[in-house]
Amino acid sequence: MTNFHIRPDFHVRHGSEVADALRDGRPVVALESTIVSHGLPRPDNLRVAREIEQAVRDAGAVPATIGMVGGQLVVGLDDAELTRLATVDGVAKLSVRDLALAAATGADGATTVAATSAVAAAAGIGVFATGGLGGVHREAAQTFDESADLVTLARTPIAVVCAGVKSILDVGATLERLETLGVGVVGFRTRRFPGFFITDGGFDLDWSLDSAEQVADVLAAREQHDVHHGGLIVANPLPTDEQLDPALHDRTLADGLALLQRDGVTGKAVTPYLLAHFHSATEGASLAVNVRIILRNADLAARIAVAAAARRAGA
Ligand code: PSU
Ligand code: MN
Repeated sequence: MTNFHIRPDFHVRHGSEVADALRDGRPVVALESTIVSHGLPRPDNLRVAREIEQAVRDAGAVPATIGMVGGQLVVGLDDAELTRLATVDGVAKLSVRDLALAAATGADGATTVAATSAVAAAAGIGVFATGGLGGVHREAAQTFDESADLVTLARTPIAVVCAGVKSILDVGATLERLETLGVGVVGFRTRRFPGFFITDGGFDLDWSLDSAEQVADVLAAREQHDVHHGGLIVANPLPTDEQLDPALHDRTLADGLALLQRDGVTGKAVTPYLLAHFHSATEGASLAVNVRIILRNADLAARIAVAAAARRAGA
């Protein structure tokens, strides 16, 4: 019998600008699409997605926003693809385990920190900018809800520039898990782990670095040792005068956690639900802070990528 099933091609597609930059050893910064599709409200999400890419360019690197369009995994979405993931309904939230399922079924999907890190590292990109990392949820002792971001970073050699984790999570437990999993954590010009909307998440860090060049040195050391093959979290806090008002933050958080309980929200819907609650309950104040965080992280990530590329070129 003839088999009429035509096998689709599942190769990862690189945007042409990203492909050229990687071939020439120029600096590239990976960006995730889950913040665009699920983390930021429409219509601001598309504008912000473009601003993030521009922030990377302004600091001298090429942005590679990663996502899945009609089953094709893309490193370096073009503007039409970015628009599609920001505006159409039914974009799946993809962690690493979902990538092949989404490809084989021809889905549109946005990649989380976990999936973006894994795809970026496989593509030879060493630096990734995002807003906040996933982590251990507050009821994890009962629900076992811990983001796959953590375990993925344990085995993925990439530097993730973020503003720590949101206090919608159990910040202390998240730091403990990162230690257990062997993920490096360093404060950028701070020895306190940031709490995303708020400058200080309440926990000390063992390490602090002061410049993008120093971060590039860490990446070079890890590569030359070839001993630690996990990720490095570069925690970049907002200045205190730019953080969300801590009283407003605490109120919004308490309300959000109560609503979560009331509505019985679980699993991968928890993070988007709480983010949407913050954006509506603070009447946009948290959105402005969120955008500021991402743009600062994109800038720092690009400067790290530039320093790393200069180091490679000089070596
Ligand atoms: N934290 C944020 N904003 C976000 C996310 C996390 O402050 O948009 C997104 C990231 O893509 C992250 C994902 O990887 O949520 C974590 O989801 P989960 O908890 O379901 O693993
Ligand atoms: Mn989860």
